Amino acid sequence: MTGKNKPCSVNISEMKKLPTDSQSLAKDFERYLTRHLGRFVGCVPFYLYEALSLTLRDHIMTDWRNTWKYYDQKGTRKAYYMSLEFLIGRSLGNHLINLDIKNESKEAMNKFALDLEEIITEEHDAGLGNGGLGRLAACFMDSCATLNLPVIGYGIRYEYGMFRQVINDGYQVEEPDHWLRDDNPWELERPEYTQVIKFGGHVDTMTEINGKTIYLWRDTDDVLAIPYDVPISGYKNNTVNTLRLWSASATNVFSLADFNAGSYSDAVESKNDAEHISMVLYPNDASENGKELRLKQQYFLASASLQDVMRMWTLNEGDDLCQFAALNVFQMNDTHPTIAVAELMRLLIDEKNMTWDDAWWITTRTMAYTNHTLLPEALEKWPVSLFEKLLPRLLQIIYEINARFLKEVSSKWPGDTNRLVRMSIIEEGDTKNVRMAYLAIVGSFSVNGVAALHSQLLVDGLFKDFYELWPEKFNNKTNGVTPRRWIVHSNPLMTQLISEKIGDQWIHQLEDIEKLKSYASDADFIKRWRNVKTENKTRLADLVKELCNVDFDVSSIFDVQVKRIHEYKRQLLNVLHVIHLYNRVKNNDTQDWTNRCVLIGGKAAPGYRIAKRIIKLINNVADVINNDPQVGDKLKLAFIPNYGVSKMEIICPGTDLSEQISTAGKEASGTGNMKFMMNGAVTIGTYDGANIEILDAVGKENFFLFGLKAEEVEARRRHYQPDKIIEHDDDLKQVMHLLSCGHFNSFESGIFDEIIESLLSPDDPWLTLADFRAYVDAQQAVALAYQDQVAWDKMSIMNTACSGFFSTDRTMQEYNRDIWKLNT
Ligand code: 26Q
Repeated sequence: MTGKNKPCSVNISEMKKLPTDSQSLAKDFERYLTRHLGRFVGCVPFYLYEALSLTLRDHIMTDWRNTWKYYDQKGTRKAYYMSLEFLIGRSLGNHLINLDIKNESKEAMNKFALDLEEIITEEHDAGLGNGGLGRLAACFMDSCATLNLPVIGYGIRYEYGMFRQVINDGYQVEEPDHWLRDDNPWELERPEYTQVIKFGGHVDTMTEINGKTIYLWRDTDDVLAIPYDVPISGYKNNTVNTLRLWSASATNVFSLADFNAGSYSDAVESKNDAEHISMVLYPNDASENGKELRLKQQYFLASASLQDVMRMWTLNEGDDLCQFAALNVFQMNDTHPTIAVAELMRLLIDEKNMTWDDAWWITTRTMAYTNHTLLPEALEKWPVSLFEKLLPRLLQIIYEINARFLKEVSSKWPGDTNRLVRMSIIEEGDTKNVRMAYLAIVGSFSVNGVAALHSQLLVDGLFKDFYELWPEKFNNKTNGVTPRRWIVHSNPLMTQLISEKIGDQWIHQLEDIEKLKSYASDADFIKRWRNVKTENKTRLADLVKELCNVDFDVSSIFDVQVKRIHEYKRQLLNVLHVIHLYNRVKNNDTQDWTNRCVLIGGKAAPGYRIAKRIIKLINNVADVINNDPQVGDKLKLAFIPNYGVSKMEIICPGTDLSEQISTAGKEASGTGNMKFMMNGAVTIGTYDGANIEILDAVGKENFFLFGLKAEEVEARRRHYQPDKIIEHDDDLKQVMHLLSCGHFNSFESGIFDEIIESLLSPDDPWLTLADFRAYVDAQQAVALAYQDQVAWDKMSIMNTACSGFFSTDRTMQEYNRDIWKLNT
């Protein structure tokens, strides 16, 4: 690998490496457990996890310090990944792999008769994200460290992460996730780098003697941003990058004035207000418009991070900012942190005394924006009135950016007022809004989508006007996932088998996994591949038994759909198919039957009524099917509660069939699809998002494609008649009958009416019934294919072998080649 060991090659006051033999690890572990934590081996197991993590942390510290020293050298260009979400999951297991001391640690634990794997599962998931976008940020961090890229992640240290989902009588109930209640050994508080963030107040304008106007943002309510650093280790390369998470704190313990005036509760309240900013992650994976606290979070992150970069700049490079754009680049993860465009302008103009033109030159050469959605309703907008109240100086700057931008538009298209209205950063109307995506596009030099189709649809649709103005800004960066977590950590048996055949270079060079293709017809290899799959299915079946009390038989096909619950992802289509299979059993229509275990999991946004009702439907259908003796092992359905990163680590290795069935043109990319593929699952999917690239890579003989294409979906909308579809499809008629006659809700009359209505509506945006026949037919092809076990196993091997493109190492190399241009 290029640049391997680079950070350590710098001659600084080197911290000495600690010994990593099992004896030394055991000694350190025991010391942490007894002398630091005051516990002993028979204690609550969380402390065993903590003691081992502290032991490991000592090793990480050496490399972490060295990496910082290297990045702090004058002239080092750096990228900053700004994201409201980093869905990291657990860290211990991952660091053990990256530091290459898993075997030694296992041995060390054995000396105390402790099981390493059990200790690893004691860690709370860091659930600081909703789903795909947040997990992508975590995979990116892993790959950047592995590639020795100087990339710093900036995020928020939410006190409460993604809610814990409990299923109560089939309904989702949300419980708070207080993940920081016990110690977190993976963070290092850095109060010395605290930043002050302003809110509210007003702007005074003054003209200096030289005629220059200056803007004074005054009488603000300030909040402190305290950074907590999380180490991100690279794979066996001594690099440790940093994820810096900001925590909000009141400027004073509480206001003495209020306190002395006898208003104790007011004083405590304002302290609370400040600390609420980093209290909780918003659990919506589509924008929740207008919430003041969310806008505060966004500005809090943007301002703290940019000020921190300025601080480091002054420290490493001095006061002159003329090289700033040459040495810094900010990647904004969706529109969530894009207030950074205006904030950088503010810092450069108001704090660094720069002219507008110089500041704009820097801003538009350092900002880059990634879009993650095609749903127009999910594009972020904020009321101008809210900006006026919370961020008055930033609103002024946004107005000025917009005025200059619209001038450029009208000089290119004179007289085209419609275009001006369409493209304006400010949406006019009863309530004026700031369109964050437009601010991001105008302020950035790069705008990218996350899969080939998605990037194409962006320039053809959502951002067409902007593409006509600046075609050179737009590009595609197809997502990926990190093979360290999603193969090596999650699937040790498969890792072992692959490495035995092709060596272990594939772990940081996933293109190499292609070499597996030559084993796809090797009878002995196929047998061993099958055995590994069966072991992984057993592990998954045990989890399903434990959490759902449903028996999954490993000889059945394991058919899995796990992701956020959303209408466009069409969990409903999956349920309709399950009901169809159930109906076939009841009708004794079971020749050529393949036993099937269907697993569905995912969280619904707490305010998303239909999504929550879909969860209830899945659970009710599961109850009927699983308790019908006539069905037996032919068909099982389970809803796995509280789906998240750690669950996926067990789910994806044990899956045969990966469900990727979104309405074409709606799923920007998908990344679960890639995790399943890497672990040898075969996909049943629509022509959508990265499914298309998966299909290209693996070939149509190893993929079950069905359904309308994106352009067909749009054409179909105009004459979509679900009632006609039902009329002409006997299977669907029977499924709809079972649904509407109350077969799955005998004592809960009417609870699925809204779902049924949405399916029957000619305006159903997701065209679920339009794809029903194609889906059922594709599922029948799957069932038949699964009966030829060897042929299926070949497909499985081919899926893993063709997954090389979907490593985030490749994705990060592309970001670096086209956008960041960091030295490697
Ligand atoms: C915005 C404003 C207020 C509150 C919440 C939000 C918000 C939060 C999270 C909006 C969107 C999200 C998350 C979106 C997301 O996860 N998108 C997914 O991103 C993946 C990575 O690119 C893609 O693979 C998925 O296709 C896409 O749905």
